[in-house]
Amino acid sequence: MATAPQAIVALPDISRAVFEWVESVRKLTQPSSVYWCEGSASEIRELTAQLVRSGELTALNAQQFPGCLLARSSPSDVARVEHLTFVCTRSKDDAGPNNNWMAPDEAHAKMRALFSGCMRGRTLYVVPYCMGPLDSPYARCGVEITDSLYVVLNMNIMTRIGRPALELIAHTESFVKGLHSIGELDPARRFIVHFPEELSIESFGSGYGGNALLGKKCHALRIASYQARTEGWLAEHMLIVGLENPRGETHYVAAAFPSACGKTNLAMLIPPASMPGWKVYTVGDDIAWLHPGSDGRLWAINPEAGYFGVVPGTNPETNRNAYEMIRRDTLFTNVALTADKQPWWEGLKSGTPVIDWQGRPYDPSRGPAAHPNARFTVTAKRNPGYSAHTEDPMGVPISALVFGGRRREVAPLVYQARDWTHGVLVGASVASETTAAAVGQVGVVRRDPMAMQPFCGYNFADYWRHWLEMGAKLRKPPPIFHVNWFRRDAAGRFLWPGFGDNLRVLAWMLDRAAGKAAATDSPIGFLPRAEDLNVSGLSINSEALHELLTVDRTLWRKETADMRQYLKQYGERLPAALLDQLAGVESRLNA
Ligand code: SAT
Ligand code: MN
Repeated sequence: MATAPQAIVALPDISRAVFEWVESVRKLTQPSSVYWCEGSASEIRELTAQLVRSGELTALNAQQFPGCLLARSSPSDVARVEHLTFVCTRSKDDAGPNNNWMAPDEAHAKMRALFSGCMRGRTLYVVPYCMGPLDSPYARCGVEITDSLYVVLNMNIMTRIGRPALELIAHTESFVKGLHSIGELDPARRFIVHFPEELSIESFGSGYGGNALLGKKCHALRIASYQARTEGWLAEHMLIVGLENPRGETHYVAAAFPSACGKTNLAMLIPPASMPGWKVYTVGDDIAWLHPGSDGRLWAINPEAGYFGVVPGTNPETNRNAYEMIRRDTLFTNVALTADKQPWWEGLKSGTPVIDWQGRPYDPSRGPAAHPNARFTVTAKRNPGYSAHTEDPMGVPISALVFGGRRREVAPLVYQARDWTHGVLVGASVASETTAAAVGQVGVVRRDPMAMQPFCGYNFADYWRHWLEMGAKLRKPPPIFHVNWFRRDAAGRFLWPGFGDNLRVLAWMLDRAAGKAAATDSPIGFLPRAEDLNVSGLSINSEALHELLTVDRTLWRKETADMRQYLKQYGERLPAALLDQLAGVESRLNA
């Protein structure tokens, strides 16, 4: 029986609102052509081939790394630029001391001048995208306009792009507007500005990840955190991991760590051989959107569809699954090359670099072969530990929340907050050594509350109040923990092996959540005793373990004084409950 031919609506005709916005941007930026991304596999193949032909992408060794490509960024465009990132709310106080602020009118004028005519001779790509599973009530859409094909290819891996997203936008009549141009890649003409009240983002002058893939930090954290406050949910810089114990029960943990502190590795953890029967499933490696469920628990979806992970350090010992994952269909940025065009990076433990990340003959006197913030972009589905529940529209229930930082001292291996309210203080107290993920000095300790310092789209004081209110709404709030995998001894050696062995700490947390594990009550929270952790098969001496699980009162008195000083800048807006919690810790430390 013959069927009627299906009428396919042309992309620009799907949503009037998107079309009108694209038209206004076209008039402003004056591209030579406009291309709407459909999102099909054949389209992506064609766009990729274009970039290989133009030399912007290099195809890697097809035997060893099939489907893999290398992109080299401009050498002055290799990381996020927090000093050039702005939140432009009408009231400066709404952005808070945690953000750079510019008045919206001033920001619009500044960006208009930059974008004016900036796409002459270039193609304007329209990339409709969806953050979260297309059929999830929690998914949110956006449209990124960009003149970078590299950005289009990354967005295709990191989000769900194309026609289905545009159809969803037409249906819900709401989307985040993200306007991006690489401009001249001039650091002096580079700004990443957010208008949370207008649900829009404008980014100029950078092609790098967090500055340019607008669905990621700009939308899924800065804009989404702002929306989440008014709508009663949380947008967090958290991985989501499923842990199946030897009894076959799976629990999900969401954990916040600053950039380049091991979120991807924790999300893809390989259980140590001495913990047979455990299985680990990844739901997300960077961002979690958390909603209170009708059952009183907290539920999480991963708004992303891929990983934009740090390459250096990845090898079969540190993260076998990541190592396997990035051997196929992966877009590498700023890695080095071997003589036979295999990607190479510091910590790989095999192969020899001959071309560095800038495309020059490798010369060790000029620094590392791969950039320390070299990245892989790969679909989450290539992860051997990909959780089948990643696509569940309602997400997964969270049994424990974890905060952590990278600190050589002070913070013990793990401790548990006394309750949700104390947990909010614990999250707010996160401090971490800076990494190569952002431009600036590396290795200096800074406050990074909830690992959201670079990503919270509004005043932290209001954000902590929102966290406190969320806890009050949850009938079964998950327990909150703090971890530090990065403690060092006096000689600078790591005290804890990390990686797969972190499962020992996670297992204790899940037992705590189930009311099954013991702990000691310390001034800062509940700590496991050495005998409460499963250390069978682990070579760690008892002094190291003791040091990892000890609270040094002198250091902690300094820490709480520093925290009090930090919180002061939030003034009247700071929730009193946080100061009460801090006073509680201080008095227990002095008891
Ligand atoms: O550059 S990204 O923001 O995408 C990665 C990171 O810094 O976490
Ligand atoms: Mn991140």
